[in-house]
Amino acid sequence: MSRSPSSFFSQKKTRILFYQTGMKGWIKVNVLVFKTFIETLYPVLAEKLEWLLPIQDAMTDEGLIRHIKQNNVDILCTSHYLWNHDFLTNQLSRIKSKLTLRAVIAGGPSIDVNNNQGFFDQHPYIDYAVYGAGEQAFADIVSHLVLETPMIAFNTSNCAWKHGQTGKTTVADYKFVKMLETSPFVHNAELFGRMVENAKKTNVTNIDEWVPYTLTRGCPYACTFCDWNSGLGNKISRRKNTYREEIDLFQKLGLKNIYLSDANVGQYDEDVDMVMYFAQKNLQEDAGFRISGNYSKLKKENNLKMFNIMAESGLVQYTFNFAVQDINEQVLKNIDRPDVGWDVHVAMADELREKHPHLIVKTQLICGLPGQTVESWQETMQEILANNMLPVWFINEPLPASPAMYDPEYQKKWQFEYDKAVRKDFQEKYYVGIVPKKCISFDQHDLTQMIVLSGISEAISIINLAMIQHGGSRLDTKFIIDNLLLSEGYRILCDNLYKNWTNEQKFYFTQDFVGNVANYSCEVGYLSVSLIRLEEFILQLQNLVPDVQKKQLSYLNKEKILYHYVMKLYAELA
Ligand code: B12
Ligand SMILES: C[S@@+](CC[C@H](N)C(=O)[O-])C[C@H]1O[C@@H](n2cnc3c(N)ncnc32)[C@H](O)[C@@H]1O
Ligand code: SF4
Repeated sequence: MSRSPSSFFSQKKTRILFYQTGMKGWIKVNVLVFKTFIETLYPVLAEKLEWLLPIQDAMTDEGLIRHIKQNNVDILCTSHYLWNHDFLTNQLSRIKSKLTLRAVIAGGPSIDVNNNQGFFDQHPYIDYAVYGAGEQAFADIVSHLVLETPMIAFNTSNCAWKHGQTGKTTVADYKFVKMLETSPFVHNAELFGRMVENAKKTNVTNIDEWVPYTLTRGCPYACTFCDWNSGLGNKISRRKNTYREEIDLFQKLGLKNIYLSDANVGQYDEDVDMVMYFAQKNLQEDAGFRISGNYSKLKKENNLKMFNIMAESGLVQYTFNFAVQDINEQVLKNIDRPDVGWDVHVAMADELREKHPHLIVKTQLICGLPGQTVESWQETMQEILANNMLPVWFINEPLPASPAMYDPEYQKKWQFEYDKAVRKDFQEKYYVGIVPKKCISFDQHDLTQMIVLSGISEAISIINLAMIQHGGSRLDTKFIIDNLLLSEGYRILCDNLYKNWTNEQKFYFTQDFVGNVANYSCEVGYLSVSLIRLEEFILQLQNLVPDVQKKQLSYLNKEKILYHYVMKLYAELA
């Protein structure tokens, strides 16, 4: 049963709870952004609100209901991303009628109310849906609920609601929301401190907590697979001059892992200063910061400066991140990707390797893009391995707010078909995901081959890098992979994934390279680790290398050096 606005109005403080599930060990910072916005711009409203410690991990229905009741929550706020949208909406549909909430407000990149007329019929348990950047919409909705200001489409933006009496849905227009000048971290030092403390207490991973750290909102580009800024244009805005205080605060709270969450770190010169400040903390105060992120597509001179600073101060310990998606020029054109050209990436990698031989370059790639074929993908993998880089590949995720999904021209041109299938995520949890089934350049069969090829190339790349790092010579990666593609193991893996997918809608492996029963994700890392840990795979590999390498390989394997090396590399893959 909902409480009426007037009885609500008389209450002293309205209690707001954010519920945001995602990767374990990650601090979910959204609440800080909304609290800062309201407290900075709407002081009267702010006086009437109480912000509860947000929930940062999935809860059971019973646990969540109990928590909401015990804390007298008035407004429940959920953040929807592709990894939790199904979970959250299913849970809300089960529990909403058991709660006496004033409202459920849902936001996040997976809220598509602006493009989906049936949104409230599909999700009747959501009272207000916010699309795109949510600060202004959130302030308007909460003001309506608490101060009884009217909700009028004309006076608000980026949100939608259904009228209680008429049942009519109103969708307010989109407006770009600028990044506030005020730091959400520093402004909320106390709440943020409690969130960090709570995250540390409940972190079940063996890695220190990660915090996403954004200074710039939006991206000037529009790569077709991407929904940055929820596909709502390419304006950007930035908070300036706050990084010193923020980094001081991270250090004070004992945060070590910082994920630079801008689309293009290095686009602004201030980014270099920010990285330098992190570095000084490590070098002068032994702060132990580690950073990861996505760097500028075109300002490579800034990237080089940052990478050098990062390597010299331990901000990265094993890897540099180059996001390229593919190196094939035609594929890059097909996805509207800005790029400086593969040669420039190779030259940068060579320069970095010379200065920091203990570090390797990993290349982020997407498998299943338009124009890719088994042959082109094999060439891409080969070229990356030939340059002693590690391929880090993702399976193309069709994001509803990306040009690939909303642009009819793109659909027509590339003729993508998609399929729902059960997948296993990075933390090996099952979920129902959508995968590209075919497009003009590949079919379902090809995609399974491309995935197996990626996993094998990744394994060989890691072994090659481990050999080099341990004083050996580089493997003939092309010769080895060409041979492995003719092996029985390759056929077993391709057949296994293809059959699981087409017969049972299971998009993961249930057999290993030699046909033993197994169960593991087909996301990056899982197949390669399974191969590297398999004695028979290492033995096959030994037959493909000269004697001197055979010996070294056998040593690295026996002493578990290979395995530890992989684990170190993946610990830094955020
Ligand atoms: C941190 C991060 C991660 C982390 C942690 C993820 C996690 N599971 O917890 C890591 C690095 C692990 C990661 C991985 C992935 N990520 Co990621 N990630 C981010 C990143 C960089 C920052 C998110 C963040 O904290 N932002 C800060 C908050 C304040 O901003 P916001 O999320 O945009 O929220 C605003 C609005 O959405 C809205 N809003 C959000 N919640 C709510 C709630 C309410 C009530 C309201 C009113 C409004 C509202 O208002 C906010 C303020 O304006 C974003 C990009 C970005 N800069 O946002 C991508 C992003 C979220 N990731 C994305 C993707 C695709 C992935 C991967 C699938 C990539 C891949 N191919 O593997 C994986 C999936 C991992 C998994 N299975 O969990 C997409 C999500 C698309 C989608 N529809 O959900 C994004 C948007 C980037 C992109 N376009 O590529 N990611
Ligand atoms: C958070 S995104 C960063 C995007 C970054 N601005 C860039 O241009 O590379 C990190 C990586 O996720 C992968 N990724 C992004 N969108 C994806 C999608 N729709 N499907 C699969 N992988 C995706 C890309 O490899 C990307 O480099
Ligand atoms: S992939 Fe990166 S560069 Fe391309 S639109 Fe998305 S955020 Fe921008």
